[in-house]
Amino acid sequence: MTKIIIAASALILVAGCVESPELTDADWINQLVAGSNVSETSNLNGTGDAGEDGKSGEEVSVPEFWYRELTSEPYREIILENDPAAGVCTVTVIHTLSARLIIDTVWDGVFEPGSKTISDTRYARLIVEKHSDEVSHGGWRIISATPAEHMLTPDGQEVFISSMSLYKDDELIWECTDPGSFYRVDSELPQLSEGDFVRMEATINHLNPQYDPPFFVVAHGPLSGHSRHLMYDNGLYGDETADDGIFSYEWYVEYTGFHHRIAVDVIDADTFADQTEEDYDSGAWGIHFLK
Ligand SMILES: [Ca+2]
Ligand SMILES: [Ca+2]
Ligand SMILES: [Ca+2]
Repeated sequence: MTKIIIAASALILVAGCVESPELTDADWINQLVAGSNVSETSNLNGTGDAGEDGKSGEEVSVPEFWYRELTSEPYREIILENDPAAGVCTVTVIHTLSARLIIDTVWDGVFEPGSKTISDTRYARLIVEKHSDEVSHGGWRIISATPAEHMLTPDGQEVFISSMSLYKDDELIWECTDPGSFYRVDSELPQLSEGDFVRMEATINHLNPQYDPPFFVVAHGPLSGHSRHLMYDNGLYGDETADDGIFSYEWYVEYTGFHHRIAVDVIDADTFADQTEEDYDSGAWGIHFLK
């Protein structure tokens, strides 16, 4: 009888090992971060506003058609910045992507695009903590996160987001002036629900403006109609003051079932000035939102 009990116990142990092998804290954190929406570094795919043909006085206009197309998306690199034995760990997520900008700058009603190579690296940081009441992921939980910052992989980026803010019914609900800032995931991320009346604002820094307008600003996320819209600094459609450097987009939130993040994206006018030169230049910030 004793022998049978021992054998049964051994079997249970073996079965236990197969289902949940001994994972280290580092393994659990990797699994938690890799599977979480909070650590995503949103793609800026999607079609949307083509914009308008050039207005008088403008040297560059929005292309007749444009969109980004992912060509290669390797796994995110997840770097633990300290020994998780402390029960708290800061994590850097690095996501390097290859894509193409499909762009047609000739306003003739005919789709004959060129293509520009995109090499993009997205950075985000998270703080994770181990909690005795957390049942999944070895007790690890994501406590706070920075926005993801999108940068060109080679040098040469000239356009940068310098601030991003969100207002609900004219009341500020979230703002960022430094993409290294951490936001608690339970209480400090923006909350966007279907039907909310929201305004997003952004300011931009251009190191070397060459054209008028010097850049274009684009909102991405749970917008109205489609997931990509131009933002304007023209004093219209929710933009409070024309030409004050604050670009705005105001809308009733839609499609939160599909989107997890909201982003601002700036594209240098040199990128939109032609469809032949390899001069793609853009920067973006994106943040996970609560629903
Ligand atoms: Ca065309
Ligand atoms: Ca403005
Ligand atoms: Ca440029």
